[in-house]
Amino acid sequence: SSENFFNTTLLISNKSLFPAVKYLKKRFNILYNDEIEKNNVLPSVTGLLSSGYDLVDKSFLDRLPNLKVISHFASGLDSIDVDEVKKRNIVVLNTPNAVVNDTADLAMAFILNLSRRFFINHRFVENGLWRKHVYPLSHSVTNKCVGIVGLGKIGKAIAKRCSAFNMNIHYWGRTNQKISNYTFHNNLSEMSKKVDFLVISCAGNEQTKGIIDENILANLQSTAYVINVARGFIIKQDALIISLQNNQIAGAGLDVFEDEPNVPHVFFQMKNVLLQPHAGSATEETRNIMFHRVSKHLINFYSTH
Ligand code: 8YV
Repeated sequence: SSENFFNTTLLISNKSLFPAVKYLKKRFNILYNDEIEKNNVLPSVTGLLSSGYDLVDKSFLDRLPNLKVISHFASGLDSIDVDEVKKRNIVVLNTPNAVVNDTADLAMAFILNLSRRFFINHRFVENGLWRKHVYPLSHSVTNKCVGIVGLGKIGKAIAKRCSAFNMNIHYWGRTNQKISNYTFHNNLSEMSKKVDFLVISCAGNEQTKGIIDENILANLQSTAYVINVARGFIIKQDALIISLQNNQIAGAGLDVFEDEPNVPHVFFQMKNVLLQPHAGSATEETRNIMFHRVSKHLINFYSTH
């Protein structure tokens, strides 16, 4: 429909969300948070478009006393104080389905790149070392064991990809989902002892904060890789750095970090660590779907409220 809501004011929380404005400006009154004095209270705003970069905490919500709906450009809700939002009866809508395949692809890319030494071999060719030196052999993924931490939508999509590569699927999570050929573990330490790739794909929240700690890392085999496409704070980053420095694990593939966009420089010197700028869902196709969907969520909300 082409329904208009010009009495309704939406706040766009940051620049990365501007592509969604093309769907919204024909219908809503729009305010841009970047153009507003930091502490200004905005009583006119009833809808917020936010992304994972924004901290929607109590003090932010206090600036929006009449907020009714948050349309969040992400699957994860960890940047939002959900208890506070509930108290205020604010509806939160997010985009959990949109990010699944691309994020799982990134996890699979880490698995293949790390085990087949893509970047190390790339430099080997680039530096003209081929035939001058014998290069170390890489490792196959076939028959290797992946341990997925959190078998939700993304975890399942990772498992599907790993199955196609003839890997053995193990997972840890709150519930045994009784999926044939997938081995459930209720003990994360026990699972860690067995796996060649520990892949983090669970939601980031109080329950999962720091669960990949020094003990879990110590249980991993020295040939194992840690891959994180979820949230940085699920791994104790300092503990990960120490286990990499001590060669207690073979390497890591990291899309997310404890304090984004700050990435510890020690990672840059490690040839066995691949880094990405929180790019799991960052494809044109998926981001376009997300921009469209977050806009649609707002239009649908105001059509029915
Ligand atoms: C976003 C994400 O890039 O969906 C998520 O939870 O982490 C990513 O899709 C990020 O939240 C920025 O908005």
